[in-house]
Amino acid sequence: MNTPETSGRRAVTATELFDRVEAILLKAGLHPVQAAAVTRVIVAAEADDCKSHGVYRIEGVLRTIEAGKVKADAEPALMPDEKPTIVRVNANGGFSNAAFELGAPLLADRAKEYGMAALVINDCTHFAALWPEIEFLTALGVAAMAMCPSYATVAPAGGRYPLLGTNPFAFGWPRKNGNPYVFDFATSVVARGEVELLRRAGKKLPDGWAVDPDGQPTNDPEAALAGALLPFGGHKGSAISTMIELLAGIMIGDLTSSESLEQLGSTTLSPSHGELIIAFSPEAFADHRGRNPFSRAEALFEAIAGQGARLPSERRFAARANSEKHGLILDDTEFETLTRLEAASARR
Ligand code: NDP
Ligand code: PYC
Repeated sequence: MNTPETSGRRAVTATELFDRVEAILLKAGLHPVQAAAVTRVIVAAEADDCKSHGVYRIEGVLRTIEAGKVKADAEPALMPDEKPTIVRVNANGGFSNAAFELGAPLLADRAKEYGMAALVINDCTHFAALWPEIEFLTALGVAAMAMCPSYATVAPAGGRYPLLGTNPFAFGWPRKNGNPYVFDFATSVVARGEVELLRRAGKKLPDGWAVDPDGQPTNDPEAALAGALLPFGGHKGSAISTMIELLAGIMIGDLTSSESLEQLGSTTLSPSHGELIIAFSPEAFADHRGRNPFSRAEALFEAIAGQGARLPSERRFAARANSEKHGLILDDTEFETLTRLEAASARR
């Protein structure tokens, strides 16, 4: 694993990185509630070595603010309670992260009270990984899933042109001891951010990730970004991605990925749409069956690991432990990005 100060890499503390990123976002005019929430997910991504949603995303956030495609001064608002199991937060055109932080504690309370509940976030701009949200909820003792559309950059299985988003889907199960069980993935073969990082590194894409603007298979990241990514698992990923368009777009009265791209007019800015998070109380579901859902889940996880398979998020948790010990490791490009953005903020 990385160690601090090895060639091309530098260690920063989480607090230092938080302060530096937050200062850049505040200087760009982001409301303090939004700046803090956005910074938390960027720092968490760096701590967990999820580079496609870490420091690399700051410039996209700034571009989106400068283009006026996110309401920088917005504060999220809890909407009136029409149904107790549907918590609604309107992000009021701001980033999704502060809206999630506002609604999530109530979501967990309602899930514990009623067995399950949903958090609907409307009118948000979204760029982040979903696992920080899932881990927030598992820490409160509920199982949870989260999903959202994105903008149209993925061709449906059997199709050739962008229609679906990279539509992330995440799930978490709370564990009494240790880290929760969490997975979080794009429903495309990979997140678009990964393709962008490969483009910057001058590397080729593996076969089967993408098609070019003519719908022909490509290994060139540039052509893939201009064309379309493919869904993971062929028709299966395509169907899950379509489900996300339906539930977290159409059902919650918000934008689909193609509507979002049409409204945004660019894939270089963060897209606007909604998000759906559903939380479950395992105890409430298992209650009348007299079987402990947590000990049974542990047996399942042990059986998976017993075959030599790793649980999802284990890489992240190992990276987090490393960051806690040695600091968060930024490469030269990330360090230069931070310094350059700070200098630009100072000139504002
Ligand atoms: P990956 O394919 O890298 O990882 C997906 C999940 O699978 C992770 O939970 C990962 O855990 C786990 N995993 C990976 N390899 C294995 C393995 N060998 N065995 C068991 N589990 C494994 O992620 P993606 O590229 O699909 O997505 C990256 C991020 O992008 C996500 O956080 C997602 O939320 C975000 N995203 C956000 C979008 C948005 O619109 N906001 C759009 C699309 C994606 P681990 O991390 O430990 O490797
Ligand atoms: O990495 O695919 C992605 C992505 C799109 C929007 C935010 N992340």
